[in-house]
Amino acid sequence: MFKKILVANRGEIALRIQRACRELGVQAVMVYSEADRDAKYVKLAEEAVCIGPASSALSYLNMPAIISAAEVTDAEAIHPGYGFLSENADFAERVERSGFQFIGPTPESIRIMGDKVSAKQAMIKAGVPCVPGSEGELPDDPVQIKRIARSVGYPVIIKAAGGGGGRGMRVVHTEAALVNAVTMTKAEAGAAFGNPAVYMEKFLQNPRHIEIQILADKYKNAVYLGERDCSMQRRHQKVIEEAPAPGIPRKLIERVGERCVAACKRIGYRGAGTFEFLYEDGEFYFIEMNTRVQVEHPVTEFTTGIDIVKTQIMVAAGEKLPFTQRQIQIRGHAIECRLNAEDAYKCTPSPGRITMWHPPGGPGVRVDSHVYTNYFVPPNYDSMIGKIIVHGDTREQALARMRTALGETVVEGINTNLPLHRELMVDAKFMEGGTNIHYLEGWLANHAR
Ligand code: MV4
Repeated sequence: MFKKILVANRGEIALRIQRACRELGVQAVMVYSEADRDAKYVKLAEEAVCIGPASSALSYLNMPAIISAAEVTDAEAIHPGYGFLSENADFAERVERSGFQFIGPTPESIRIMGDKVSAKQAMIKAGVPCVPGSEGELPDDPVQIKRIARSVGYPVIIKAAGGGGGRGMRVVHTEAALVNAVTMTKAEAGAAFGNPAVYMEKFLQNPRHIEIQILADKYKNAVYLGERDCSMQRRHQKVIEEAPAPGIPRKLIERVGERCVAACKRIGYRGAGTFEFLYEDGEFYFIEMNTRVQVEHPVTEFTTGIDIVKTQIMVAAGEKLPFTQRQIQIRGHAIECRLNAEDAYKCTPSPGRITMWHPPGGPGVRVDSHVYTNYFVPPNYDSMIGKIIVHGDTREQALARMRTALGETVVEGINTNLPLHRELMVDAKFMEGGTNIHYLEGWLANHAR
């Protein structure tokens, strides 16, 4: 095991990784920007290094500053968390060339999955079900583009190979609009991602967003830890996640999970990863793979009892996965509510000083947050100030525990989306389970105030 690792992130995930390090007996070096001097994990740190000013570009995205911080503190490995440099293959490569272990997959794996065309091709080869569409990149010839769209069937969606997470996409309903849409998407993709390649898929109108968590080691052992339903989202920002996904047959999840594991083995994947799927009319369709730990990982930690962050560090250090698929059991139901510093209904950011923070507690309640009373939420970063995660024997018990937890929570001094969560936990359709990716935006439109 490593003696010391550097945590190249901020906020709740920095604290989460620091906690995993303490449990493993690994020293954690924290880095922080000038805006994060007073962060809880910096105060708790044995060692912390300022890597630059508030602006992310000059601090958390500053590769030389982060690698220098690892050098001066004698860290052996770097954990990138999520966001920032976590899925940057060039960063992973520079980390390894500088003699440090990157806590994540190889730069090659990150690169394959970062290019959505090569990711999809890898999945097709491994037998993971994908959305029907173009075989790879779209050609330039308008006649061929139209022929592909006709065989896929309208509506179609044009997606940038370099995009992902909802960036660089365009839905096309008619042949009349097709070629122009492809031209526009290519131009935008070239400017935004430095890669004009685009591909085509059948556009699914009312899917759910279901993802499968996997863990893999360097020895081609891989397991899946079940699924998460992340359909409750607004503008590609998830708001509530849960596991298991209501109403999806266990056998189907197992079949798809096994295909994900097979894909990991084929590409020599290591570390934590998430296969994102759209689920519609009883079928799974792969869309993207995330090669990092995700915000919503605690949901899966609750239902499996596995510490995903600790396992990431262990496999990066060259240890074998400490469990087999047979030993992984899904127990009960977990729900996560993301707490954002924002107006509950307009969703506009609300940074500033938290004058009172009172987190909930009790059986089956977990709070992952770096904030405290008198903490100043800086305006420079993502608005998420923490997550409330609950676990129960059944979905009904988890819902009841979440309602109680949200009822106990006090955040004063800034606006948060707590009122939204309180309403959604008693919303008839959410309580039923299985709402699709459009539900929350529709709900917000009807609850405009
Ligand atoms: C789609 C789709 C419908 N059909 N692909 C958006 C984020 C990116 N990961 C893929 N996305 C979508 N891809 C096909 N073929 C609809 C979406 C989509 C979406 C997906 C997951 C969660 C929220 C979403 C919101 C809008 C659109």
